[in-house]
Amino acid sequence: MKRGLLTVMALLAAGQVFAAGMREDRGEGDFSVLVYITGVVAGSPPYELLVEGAQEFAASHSGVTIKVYEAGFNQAEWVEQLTSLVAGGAFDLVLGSNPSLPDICVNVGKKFPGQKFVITDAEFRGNPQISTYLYNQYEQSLYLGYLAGLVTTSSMPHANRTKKIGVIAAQEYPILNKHIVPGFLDGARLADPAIELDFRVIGNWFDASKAAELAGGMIDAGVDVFASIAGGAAQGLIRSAAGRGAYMVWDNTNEYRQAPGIIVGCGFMAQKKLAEEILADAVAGKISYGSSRTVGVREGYLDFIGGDPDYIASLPQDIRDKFGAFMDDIRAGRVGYTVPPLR
Ligand code: RBF
Repeated sequence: MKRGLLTVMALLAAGQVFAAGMREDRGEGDFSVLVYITGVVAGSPPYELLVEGAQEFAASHSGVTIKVYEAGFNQAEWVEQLTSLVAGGAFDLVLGSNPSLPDICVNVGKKFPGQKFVITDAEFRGNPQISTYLYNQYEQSLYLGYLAGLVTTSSMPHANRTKKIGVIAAQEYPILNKHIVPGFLDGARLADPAIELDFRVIGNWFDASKAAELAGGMIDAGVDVFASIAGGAAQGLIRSAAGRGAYMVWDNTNEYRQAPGIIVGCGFMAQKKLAEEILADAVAGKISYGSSRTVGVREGYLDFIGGDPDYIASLPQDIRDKFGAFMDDIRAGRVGYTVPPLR
């Protein structure tokens, strides 16, 4: 405990010293960004897109520099890591994408009142150092769930007679429990109200063998269409689904080519565009701190990738027609639903 306190005090002192020094080192118009990755980049589409967006912005805007830091999978270390990274005052902005980051930024921000944070994939209001953007993942899950419902009740080769779909998650957290999982089941039940959900948790974001084992058990129990929120561990689910013969829908990115005919639907998340817009606003001093904005299909930040040849080859015409009409309704705001509160 005492050592922890001393560390924090040392960091605080260093923060003041470096803050003055490094700010002077930067040129007038320079803008320095820390992209803080809560995990590792590879295998996690939201992080890959965030980094790509930030790097492309920096490449096309002189004076903007990006440092990417991968914090790894030990969540207990994230506060301390972020504290020591911002202690030098080197960054005009910390950019991250994780629902657990705002609480961490509140803690870190208390010690460094000048530090600003913009976090996507999170909802947090009322702190003048923090701005958040929440993807409407209830909505993405609703349409991916509707597609899963059409597939599980179909006569496609891997579809069985049981009306059962599955979600494999790395860990539980409010956006998962209140938006992603309920949205998936609600969407499926728009296709057939008798559909049931089998939900299982891996326990971390990297154990692909555990994901494969869970998937096997779920297939034995009658699941024939899966969704997963599992980062790199989802590779194990793909292996099981391809090996045993089951379908998958995929959130956020185009992954059809990873398992053509198995991954039958992919959502789209405009995280790269959002990262670039955030940095443009940040450089221009136009971020509205203290507030949160929710972005979904109608705002242009979520959608479905329906033009890919692997999508067209994966599903019979009648399912694609039904699903296409549903997506048109979603885009036009004709599907009524209420996004459940997160807190
Ligand atoms: N998503 C990933 O793709 N990879 C990760 O490593 C990852 N780590 C997470 C850690 C925590 C503590 C939480 C709350 C979420 C994490 N997510 C991760 C989920 C991510 O924020 C997002 O909800 C999903 O990727 C679905 O868009």
